[in-house]
Parts: sequence; structure tokens; C-alpha cells
Amino acid sequence: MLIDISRIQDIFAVFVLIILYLLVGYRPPWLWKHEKNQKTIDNIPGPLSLPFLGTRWIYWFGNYSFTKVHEVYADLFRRYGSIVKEETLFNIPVISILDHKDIEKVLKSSGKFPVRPPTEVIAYYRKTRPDRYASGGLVNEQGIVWHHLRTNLTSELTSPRTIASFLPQIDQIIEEWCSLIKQVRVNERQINDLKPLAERLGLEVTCALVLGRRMGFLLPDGISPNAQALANAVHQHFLACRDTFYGLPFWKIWTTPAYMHLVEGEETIYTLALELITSANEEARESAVFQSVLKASVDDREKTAAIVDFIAAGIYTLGNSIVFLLHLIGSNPECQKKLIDDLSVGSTTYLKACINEAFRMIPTAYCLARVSEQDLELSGYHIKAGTVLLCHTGLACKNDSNFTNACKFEPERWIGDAKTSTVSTATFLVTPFGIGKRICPGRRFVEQVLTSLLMNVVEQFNISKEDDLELQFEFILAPKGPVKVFFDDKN
Ligand code: HEM
Ligand SMILES: *[C@@H]1O[C@H](CO)[C@@H](O)[C@H](O)[C@H]1NC(C)=O
Ligand SMILES: *[C@@H]1O[C@H](CO)[C@@H](O)[C@H](O)[C@H]1NC(C)=O
Ligand SMILES: *[C@@H]1O[C@H](CO)[C@@H](O)[C@H](O)[C@H]1NC(C)=O
Ligand SMILES: *[C@@H]1O[C@H](CO)[C@@H](O)[C@H](O)[C@H]1NC(C)=O
Ligand SMILES: CC(=O)N[C@H]1CO[C@H](CO)[C@@H](O)[C@@H]1O
Repeated sequence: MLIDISRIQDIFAVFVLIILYLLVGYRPPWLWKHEKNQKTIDNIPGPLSLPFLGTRWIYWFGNYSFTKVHEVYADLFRRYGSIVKEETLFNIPVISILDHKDIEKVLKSSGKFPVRPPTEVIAYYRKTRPDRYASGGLVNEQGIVWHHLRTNLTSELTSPRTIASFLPQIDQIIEEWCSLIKQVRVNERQINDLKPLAERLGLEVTCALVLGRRMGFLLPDGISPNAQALANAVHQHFLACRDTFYGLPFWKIWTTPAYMHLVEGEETIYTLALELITSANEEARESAVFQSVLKASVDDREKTAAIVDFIAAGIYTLGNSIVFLLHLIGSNPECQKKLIDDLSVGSTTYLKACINEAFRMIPTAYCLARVSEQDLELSGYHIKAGTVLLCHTGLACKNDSNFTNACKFEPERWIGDAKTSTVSTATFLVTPFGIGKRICPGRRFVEQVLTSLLMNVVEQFNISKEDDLELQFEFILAPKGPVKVFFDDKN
């Protein structure tokens, strides 16, 4: 019922916009003929842009869907070439690029304070709660405010020493997760859906790091209501980000269901984070990351916001990356064999190659977004400073012009003779955690978790799969439907 009403409101709003268009006589650039002497942003090919509405209509008619955004872009690049223009509401251009040289140029052009377009809906919501939030937070702020938060809140999180000292705890958690797998397997081998189990591991290990305590997500007889509420809130948060971003932006005018979901998600995470911060005990003091946030010389409100951001940015991304990695390893028995051989002589070279290759094949964050800080020339088009640019690193990784056999899982490309050429191409393309000064501060931690996980899993199990993995876009890439994986005991 609620959804019906909002639908009617949307249709009504479209009519109002069309009438305004007829009255005011606004004409978008495509109605005029252009002189062809200088190629500017107006000349970049892309779907037909409607006045006010831009190109978002491509998701309302035909077979494009915003649960499959990654395929939509592959199709747009096929149709229009390696640079494509879309327009959002009020005809603000968004440029998507696929070419390796263009991507490199954009990512290299960032200055001291790289600008990543904020998630508008979160920035908007946080402004409505000045009692709770002093700014848009680390993920959404720009410039000097961002720099202050980044330097004061993430130094422990990005420190190799801190993460190394956290290793015993990571190993302990992975060990518990492997026992959980053994207990919940059907017929001693089959996990019908790896996704919720991977998410529980992501939750447990991230909370242990940023909150300094064990939440009990891995207890075999079910998780606590609090823990379940947190897991649901994080999921809801991501879906709401996607729906407000790709749907019509009427949440700016009235409270749409997607906006309500976002608010619920943020409030649940916030309340829980606040509860855990105020009740921080002796045990919690052991977490250097948690302590460094509490001690940082920033507004108190920023501390809670940082914990909320770490949890929201960390859990779901980590859970999905675990599913992708284990499914890829399960799909490649010969890689598993090599992995074991290499580990048995005390080397982690092949293991690291497998992790790199998994991120190349299925990057959880499938593209990087930036706002240009200076004028740029991309594929021969002149792009002004202040333009939103999407670097499609995920699609470029699947392109044979950048990697030979790009669609095959070949960890060998990261080893020996092949390594130099792979790494030189990969620097700006295989960037699962982003690049430059805004790179993901959780990177070291995540790499440590994945290394420890893969090591333990292949030592204890022979993993295999039956079905192919289907992907779906949930603001990041996520597995669609249940992911069945077999965990056979090693004899
Ligand atoms: C597999 C897991 C993860 C992936 C794939 C991932 C990926 C990313 C990417 C692509 C970015 C944007 C970087 C850029 O624009 O250059 C980012 C930013 C961020 N990530 Fe992660 N991340 C993961 C886990 C985590 C964890 C565990 C945490 C915290 C504990 C975290 C906290 C953040 C924060 C705070 C930012 C914003 C940084 C800034 O704007 O300065 N992430 N992440
Ligand atoms: C939509 O359909 C066209 C052809 O009808 C096809 O080429 C394209 O891949 C489809 N796009 C998506 C995202 O499924
Ligand atoms: C590979 O990338 C080039 C541009 O770098 C593009 O022209 C080509 O269409 C891409 N191929 C595929 C299969 O996407
Ligand atoms: C906090 O941020 C400021 C910049 O805004 C920086 O000068 C200072 O060194 C930072 N403090 C710490 C402990 O990182
Ligand atoms: C691992 O399991 C697969 C599928 O059940 C099987 O074909 C393979 O022989 C097993 N490998 C080892 C080393 O046990
Ligand atoms: C395998 C392959 O062709 N790699 C190419 C990818 O793109 C870079 C730069 O455009 C080339 O230098 C590589 O040779």
C-alpha cells in the first residue's frame, strides 16, 4: 500500500516536471546542433537524455534493471564505445570510462584531497540529525574536513603493526568459523547457502576489530537478537543506498520507502554502536583501533559516526568478498592443489596470487568514482573540472586488451615471469580497495582476514561447487540467490 502511494506520487511528479518544461521552455543541450570543432562533454555518446529527467529512464523501460547495473554498463559500452555519458535529474552529466589510459589519467590526477562523490542520501540524512552527526563523516566528507577525520581516526586501522598484532584474534575467529561450517553442513559436506555464514564471519571479525569485543555471531545455536538486528540493518542500509541512488530522487521531497529503510538502518547501527561505546569495558580496551577512535582529538559525535562508518563500510563488503573468493577456489580444483603444495613448503606466494586474482575476476566494489579536480582530456573529449567520473575498473579487468584470457581464473599471471606485465597493467585496474589518498583504510585488515581464511579452509577442507555464481548489484556486487558450496573433510 505504501509502495503504491509512492508510485502515484512519482508519476504525479513526472507530470509536474513536464508541465514546468512546457511553461518555462527549458531546452536541454541535445536540442541544438553543435559545431563539431571542439569535442566537449556534450559530444560524448550515450542514451537519449530527456529534459530534467536525464537518462534514468533507461531503467524504467526495457530490460535494464538496477539490480544488474554491472551488466547495464557492459551493454552501454558495447553500444556507445569506451566513454559513455549519462545524465541524472536536472541533466547533470555522469561520465563512465572503460579505457585503461583514461582510468589511469583520472586516478592519477587527484590532488591532496581527492573528491569522491558522496552518497547523497547519507549526507542528507546526517544533516537532519545535527544532534548525532557533526559532519557527513569520513566516507562522505571532502577537503580539509575529510583530511582531519582521515588522519585522526584511521592511523591505527591502517597501521601494519596494529593489524599484525591483531592476527592471533583473526586466526581464533577463523578457527571458530571452520568449526561452525563443520556443524551446520548437510550430509557432512554441503553448505546450502554460504552467504549468511560469510556475513556472520564478516560481522564477527570486523566488530572484534572496531569495537574490541566478541559479539557471538559464530555461536552454533543461533545468534543473539542484537547481533541479528545489526546484520539486518547493514544489509538494509546498502539496499537503500542503491534504491535512492538509481531510483527517482523524490526522497529529497518526501519520505519514500527507500529513504525510510535507510533511516532505520542508520539508526539501528548508530544505537548499537553508541551502546557498545558507552559500555566499553576492560576487554574492549584491548582493541587498539577502538581505543584510537575513542582517544582521537575530534568532536565526540565524530567518534560514534566513525564506528558506524567502519561497520557499514566493512561488514557487507567483507562478507561478499569471502563468498566470491571461496566460490572461485571451489571452481578451480587444480588451483587448490597448487595452493596446498605451495603452503606445505611454507610459501604464501600462490595464496596471495589467488586473492589478487579473485579480486580481479569479481571486484566487490566494481567501479571507482571521482569528481575531476582539473580539466582533463579523456578519449579526445575535453572534460571540465567538477565532473562526476566513474572508472569502470571491474569491466576493464575483464577486457582481453588488458589481460590475456581475461575471463579465466589464472593466479599464475601474478607469479614469476608474467608478474611484471600483470602488475604494471593492474596498478590502476585491479584496485579492489581504491587507490590514492582515499584508499580503503580497511585494506590491510581485509587482506589479513582473507589470507588467514583461505589458509585454514584449504588445510581443513576440499571445497567444490556445482552451480555457477550469479551476481547482483546491491550498491556493491553481491551473490544472487543461495550459493551452494561443498566442504569435504580432508582425509
Ligand atoms: C573486502 C572488503 C572491503 C572492500 C572491497 C572495500 C572497498 C573500499 C573501496 C573501493 C573504497 C573507496 C576507495 C576509493 O575511493 O579510492 C573504500 C573506502 C572505505 N572503506 Fe573499505 N572496503 C572493504 C572493507 C572495509 C573495512 C573492513 C573497513 C573498516 C574497518 C572499511 C572502511 C572504509 C572507509 C572508512 C572508507 C572511506 C575512506 C575515505 O573516503 O577516506 N572498508 N572501501
Ligand atoms: C538487453 O537486451 C539487449 C538485446 O535485446 C541485449 O544485447 C542486452 O545484453 C540486454 N541487457 C541486459 C542488461 O540484460
Ligand atoms: C575493451 O576495451 C576497449 C577500450 O579500451 C574497448 O574498445 C573494447 O570494446 C573492450 N572490449 C570489450 C569486450 O568490452
Ligand atoms: C589531526 O588532524 C590534523 C589535521 O586536520 C593533523 O594536523 C593532526 O596531526 C592530526 N592528529 C593526529 C593524531 O593524527
Ligand atoms: C575434492 O572433491 C571433488 C568433488 O567432490 C572431487 O572430485 C575431488 O577428487 C576431491 N579432491 C581431493 C583431493 O580429495
Ligand atoms: C595483455 C595485454 O594486452 N595487456 C595490455 C593492457 O593495457 C596496457 C596499457 O594500455 C598494455 O601496456 C598491456 O600490454
